[in-house]
Amino acid sequence: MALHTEATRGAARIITFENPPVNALGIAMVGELLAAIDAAENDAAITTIVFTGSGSFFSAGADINDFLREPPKDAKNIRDLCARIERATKTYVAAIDGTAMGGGLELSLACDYRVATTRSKVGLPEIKLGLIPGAGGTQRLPRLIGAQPALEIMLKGDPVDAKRAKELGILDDVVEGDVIEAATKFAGAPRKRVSARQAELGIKGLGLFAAPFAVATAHKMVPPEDRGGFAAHKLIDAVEAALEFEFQRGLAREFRLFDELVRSAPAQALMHVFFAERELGKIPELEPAEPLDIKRAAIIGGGTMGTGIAITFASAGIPVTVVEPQDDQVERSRQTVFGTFSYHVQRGRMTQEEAWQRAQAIEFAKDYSAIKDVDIVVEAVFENMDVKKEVFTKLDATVKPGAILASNTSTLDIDAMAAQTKRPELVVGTHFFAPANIMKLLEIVRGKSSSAQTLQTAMALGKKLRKVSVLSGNAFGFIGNRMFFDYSREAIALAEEGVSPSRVDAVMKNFGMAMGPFATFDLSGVDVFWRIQQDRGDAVGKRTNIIDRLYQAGRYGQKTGAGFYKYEKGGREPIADPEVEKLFAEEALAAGIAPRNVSDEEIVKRLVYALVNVGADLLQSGIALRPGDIDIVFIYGYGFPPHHGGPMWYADEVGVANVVADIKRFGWDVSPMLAELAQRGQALKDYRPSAKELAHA
Ligand code: T1G
Repeated sequence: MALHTEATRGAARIITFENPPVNALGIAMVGELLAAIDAAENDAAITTIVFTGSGSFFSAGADINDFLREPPKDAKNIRDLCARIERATKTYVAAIDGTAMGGGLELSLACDYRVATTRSKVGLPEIKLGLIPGAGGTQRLPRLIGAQPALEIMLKGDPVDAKRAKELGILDDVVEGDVIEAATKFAGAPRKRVSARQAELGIKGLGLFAAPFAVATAHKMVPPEDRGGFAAHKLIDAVEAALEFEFQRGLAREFRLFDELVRSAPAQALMHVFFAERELGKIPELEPAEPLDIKRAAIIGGGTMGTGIAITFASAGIPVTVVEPQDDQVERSRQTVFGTFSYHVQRGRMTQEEAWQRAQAIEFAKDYSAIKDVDIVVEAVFENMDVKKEVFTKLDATVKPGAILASNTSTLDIDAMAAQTKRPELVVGTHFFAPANIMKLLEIVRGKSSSAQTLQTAMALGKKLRKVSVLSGNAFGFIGNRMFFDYSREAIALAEEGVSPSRVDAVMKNFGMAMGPFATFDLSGVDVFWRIQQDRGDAVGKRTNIIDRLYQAGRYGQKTGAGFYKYEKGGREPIADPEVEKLFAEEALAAGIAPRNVSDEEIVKRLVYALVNVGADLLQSGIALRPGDIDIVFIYGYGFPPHHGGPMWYADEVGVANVVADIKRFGWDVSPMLAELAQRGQALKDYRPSAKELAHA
């Protein structure tokens, strides 16, 4: 099956990419295009070659799969394609209708002219994969629009819409209608190679003399190499080459930097994350079912979570009613809604009109009669089973048959709530993360009776709410919180051995975590952990007395101005508190734990391997479907550094056998699945759930 088609309009040869879903320019595709170019170059009747893409993509760039395997000998890639166009004789035009990203945009930059439709977007997102543009983008874009604006686009990696791309000078023309027609207007026009231009700095009033200063400033503005900045610094080096060197020499520098990155651990980890995120919606063994159409929603409880969830629905254009009996709570919730949307207006993320409409999409009601016709209800009341059972009983009696009843519980048993209803097949967990309107992660919890249609509806809704949705089995703490408990408990064990909370947090931040475990405790609330320890002591393993003592002292964390840290009045900056270290020392003494010197390396290992060990159990028990799902949960829900790929990918990077050896050295029970993989010399990514495990999932 050919991956492109060819047509002729006058003296123009129209080459259309036909490689769904995103017209990726993989090795096979490049081979075809090189042949097509040769044919057009040798056709005397042809003066101009027009590239375009089928569907809503020009091209999403190189086939990322090609970077995860050894390419066949003599394989040609986008670089070769751009080099062929560079030395060609005829005029080349890119006719973009839809998305042109990465190598797709680089191909168009190698062309002489670029036209696009108004709906089009262009971008160089390679940095999100731990890469840099590797087919001339770092040399041609600075020449076309200036080094500074080019660097901004490549460092962010976000697409630019057609209007902005024209303003910047990336596009020669933007049209409403037939982009091919617009492109053929350039037929026979003189060649206009971008490579022939001199790259300017692109900063008003500053000439090339300021380049060294601009480059130095750029290096200061990106994270250090070992903290996720690996590709960013190389990108700046490549753009510096565009400013300093003639085109071919700059290109050689780009290629060298790209080749260094593509095999690097951060890039391999980030490409794993790319595909792991796209695997989430593929649920083995789940019958296909048409998702229900969610036109109207309701939230039970107008607290912090309920309000954040309501804002999320309204922001996705789904009208929502918040059922909240207490007037003061309704007032607080209204204020949060308006505050959130006006903040987005201030940041230019939406117009006043849009903010008004979204805020109007959130209504408040005192009782359930107002929500009997909604399509889904998300319960977000106090984390107590009796309270939740009562809510589900009332909902089942009030809301129309066929409506989905979901719970935002973060730990409790979905089946117990479903048992309160006559529609257990329509009950599911939708575990949002605080703040719900910001955090991208959504755990979809499958009850034993949840139907395929209910699950497909919840997954589709997650996409509509612009969330990253991960399916979890119904067990205590689901995936994220279940693993986070072991992680937190190991942090407390380290502090009992004399490692100060601030050092543990500093080491984990240096590893790349968005926040250390103790600061996270204080943000989510020591009282929340205490209550769960109260309700489910056995499920969270050995009781940690320090939590009891902090709770009894009213040290709930940021909300009470003190927890594992103390805080300035209303402040969020954690301040080390000797009082807490004294508490730890007393607990250690009582437990006969002697203080010891613990290296930074051991701190990272104990905390990350605590995640890996329980993660492996969740895979074996079918609570988590794939190691990649767990990685996505921790990257989007718990601030795990994406350039380490997530805890399970990190374990493979280190080597499962090494992880198991250390776990034994720490004196923990090794997860049977992990021990088995280590014995077989296999990696977690080789893990495939058995039929029994899938049946449990
Ligand atoms: N390579 C391979 N597969 C890709 C792909 C790509 N570049 N882009 C998407 N897919 C697959 C994806 O896995 C999914 O597969 C399906 O297409 C639909 O994707 C030399 C080095 C374009 C914005 O980084 O950001 O060029 O799950 O679900 O939500 O300098 O895909 O259906 O089997 O994401 O509409 C640079 C990556 C490559 C863009 C569309 N390009 N893609 O989003 O669909 S490196 C990128 C995206 C490069 C050169 C360099 C998004 C999208 P499946 P999807 P979507």
